[in-house]
Amino acid sequence: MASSLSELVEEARLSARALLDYGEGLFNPTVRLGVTGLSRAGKTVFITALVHGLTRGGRFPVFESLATGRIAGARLAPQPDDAVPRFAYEDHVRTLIDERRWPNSTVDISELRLVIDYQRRNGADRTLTVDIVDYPGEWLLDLPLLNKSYEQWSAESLALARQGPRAAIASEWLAHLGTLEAIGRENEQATLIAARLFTDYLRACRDERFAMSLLPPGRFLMPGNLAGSPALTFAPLDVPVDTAAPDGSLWAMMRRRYEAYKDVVVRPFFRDHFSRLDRQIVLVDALAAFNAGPEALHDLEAALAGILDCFRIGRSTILSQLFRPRVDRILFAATKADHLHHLSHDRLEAVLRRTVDKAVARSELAGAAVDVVAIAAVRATREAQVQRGRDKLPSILGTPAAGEVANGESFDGETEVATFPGDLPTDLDGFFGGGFSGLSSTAADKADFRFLKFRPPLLERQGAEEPALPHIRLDRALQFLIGDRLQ
Ligand SMILES: Nc1nc2c(ncn2[C@@H]2O[C@H](COP(=O)(O)OP(=O)(O)OP(=O)(O)O)[C@@H](O)[C@H]2O)c(=O)[nH]1
Ligand SMILES: [Mg+2]
Repeated sequence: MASSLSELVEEARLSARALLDYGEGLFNPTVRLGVTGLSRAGKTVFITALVHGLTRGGRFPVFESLATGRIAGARLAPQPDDAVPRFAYEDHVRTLIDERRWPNSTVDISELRLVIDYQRRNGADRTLTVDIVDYPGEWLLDLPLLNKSYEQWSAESLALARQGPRAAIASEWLAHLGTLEAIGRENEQATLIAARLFTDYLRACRDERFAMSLLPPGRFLMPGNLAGSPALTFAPLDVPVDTAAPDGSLWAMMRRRYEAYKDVVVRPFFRDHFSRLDRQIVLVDALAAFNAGPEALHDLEAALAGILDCFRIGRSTILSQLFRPRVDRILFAATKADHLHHLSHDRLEAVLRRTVDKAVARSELAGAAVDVVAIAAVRATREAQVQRGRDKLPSILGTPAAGEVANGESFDGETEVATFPGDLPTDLDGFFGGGFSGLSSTAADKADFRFLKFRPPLLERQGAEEPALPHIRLDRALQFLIGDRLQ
């Protein structure tokens, strides 16, 4: 009873919010674009490059409305939500262009409003408002928790932790788990230790060597102002899925806190942000998974399937659907394609497409248009042919970041080098079947892929005007995401 009442209240809140957005949308056509991606996927760089390209007029031949001159201009405007931090666009541009550094890691939600003045195909002048919302992808992977009981989540987390390379990383936490008695009395100290060991395990999974993607609850890794609160102090227990927790037990305490996490963290995010999005781009750093190995690739697959499940959750609230169109376009973008020669871009796209297709088939996601693209929001490399013996190798030229190491050579961050990144395979079955090795199981010089981190490109300023940022297929992404709203 209590839960159905709270669900009703939640529904009422959702629809009130949707009605408000709907009213505003009538006078002021607006697209709310969610930019999602797991940590380090390239969200901040993507938003910066997209806004820079639109406000400055970038080279976007495939973005039809701009290429044909129907966009008169785009400008930043004050954002609609007073409680959400503004995306630090100007700082990020400065860092990228003047300092040739990538922006720092973001840990919170932020927002930016862009207003595009354009001419419709029929000649009428119009304005489209694009609200861009940047948030950590870990938050998105929390949404499936809304449909899971503590016991289900525990069972899934434990099954995952006992597989593949995760088992070794999880050993300390699992050993501690073995000492806990779920139906024994609740115990704060034991819970604190379990939560700490469980968090250590999640953090280790994210390390470059393993590059795992599926790590809920997201706030355990990015606690922000909730650090140390009971809502973040729990961990899975080895308990049956279909039995109730005895009163006063450790199990009941963990369960209560898990439910608090959903109330305090997940539901507000769903209500205030996720349920209001119209379009989504999900950025995926597939190259980090290739670096780490086949397990990371499978983990990425599972995470993408989880993300697609979230869109189903997004559509299942009845009242909010009455007022608001659901997310109707989702673009999955493999980022940092500039690490590969263009001959391999299609293959990168094919790897992502296969992963996504499988997830789409499973999630019965009817109605939303889904596409896949390989992009580089800011292209840090150029291409060249390098003569090696009798062969000419398709190579890329770039400045590896200070401290990057390849073939025993350490780079100083100033020198441009030509590297041969290697080809991605055409045999996808073999690739997904585990036919390559990565950092999780072998030394760096034996791994099949080793994508270096490059500095942003060196760009000349022409007078006061900022230089355009080079990119790969950013225009194709834009065309898919908002092209139809500029007809
Ligand atoms: N070469 C290249 N590197 C990129 C590109 N986009 C992102 N990167 C690299 O990926 C890193 C992460 O990019 P961000 O945009 O900060 O990623 P994010 O998703 O915002 O990361 P968090 O804020 O930590 O969640 C950067 O520091 C760059 O090293 C790109 O287009 N080309
Ligand atoms: Mg960021």
